[in-house]
Amino acid sequence: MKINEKRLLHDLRHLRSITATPGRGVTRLTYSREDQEARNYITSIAKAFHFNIRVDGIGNILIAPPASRARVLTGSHIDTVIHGGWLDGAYGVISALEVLRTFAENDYPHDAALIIFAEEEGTNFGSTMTGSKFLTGKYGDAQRTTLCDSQGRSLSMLAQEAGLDPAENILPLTGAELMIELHIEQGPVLEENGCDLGIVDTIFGQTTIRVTMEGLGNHAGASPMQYRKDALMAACEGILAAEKAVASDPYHRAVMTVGRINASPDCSNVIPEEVIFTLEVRDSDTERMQQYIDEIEVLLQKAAKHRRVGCRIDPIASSAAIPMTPSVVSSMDRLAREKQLAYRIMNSGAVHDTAMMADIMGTGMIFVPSASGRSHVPQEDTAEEQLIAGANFLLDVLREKAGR
Ligand code: HGY
Ligand code: MN
Ligand code: MN
Repeated sequence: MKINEKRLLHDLRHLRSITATPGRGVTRLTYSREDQEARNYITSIAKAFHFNIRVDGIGNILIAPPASRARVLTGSHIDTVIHGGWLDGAYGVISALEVLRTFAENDYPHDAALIIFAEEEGTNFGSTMTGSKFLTGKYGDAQRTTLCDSQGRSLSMLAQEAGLDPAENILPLTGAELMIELHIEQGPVLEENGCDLGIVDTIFGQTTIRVTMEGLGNHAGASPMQYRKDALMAACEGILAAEKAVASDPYHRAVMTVGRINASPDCSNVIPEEVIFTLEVRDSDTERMQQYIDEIEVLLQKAAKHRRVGCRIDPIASSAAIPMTPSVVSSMDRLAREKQLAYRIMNSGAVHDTAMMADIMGTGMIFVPSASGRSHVPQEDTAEEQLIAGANFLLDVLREKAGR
């Protein structure tokens, strides 16, 4: 049994066209018009196959064929970063949908179901894996209002405006024993090693903080350098010190990123009064990740003191490094070997909803290569034959794990 290659590529290409930034990558934020259009596209396919569909108040979706007991979940997310790629998340969702359609067309009895997690990227609220954190009780009713976007709009507000019913309880996952997610690697390892497939053994931990440097706004021309309390220079000094600390990781594994920074009043002739930026650290060792965060907080305060500005650090989100279920890793290892695929066992530097599911069920992740190791950019791409091979491997894994 093989997936329908043309249909897989067609649906992936169609999802790529649903973007707020045509010609400049895929931008599809949860609860946006584009998100609703993508949801409608997927659920219309599910309805045509008479699959059952459930949507919770956060926007997580469960799609199951009538006879399936949804014992094995497979899927990913359809939201993206800003000017992101066409495959991050969408590939795992469309491939899972394609496998369910292929099973249905072959009258193949199984207990698999497609799950689509809401707000995986955290583009709205800064917190990644939000839908799966609600599904697994890591987030509760409080976060429906405490999670707010840069315009102060809460998750609850945005979800309701998108037509979701807040009273809809979080999807029931009773009976679900295993989560298998197919995803692009988003890094260079598979391509550099000539592999077509990756089997993930650990998903990195991720800790994100928000840093506010408070200096003294002043005139850019009339303020002598020695009198300045420049919030932006303090941020630069602290960020470079943080980068130096993490880049010297003896294991060459930890990573840190400042992806968002805002200076106010954001005028070219005013010394910034306040600078706010996010800083995240990731590692496959949770303890070492926390040690880096602790070290960085000291470095940021030191830079602030040296620049005579205030420094406030607020936690945004944190998730531990999560090992995939060893028996799932070894069974996929065996399957890939039997099928003589070019594959390797590897870490995931990217975080995924599957990591959040790991404390309530078995977990496994499958990667396909990312061209030039790039992702979260419009250039994100994967060769068609690798996309097809990955979806067929997912079908084989689901036959083994969910077949009756
Ligand atoms: O940031 C990540 O690792 C994921 O793409 N949300
Ligand atoms: Mn993703
Ligand atoms: Mn992503």
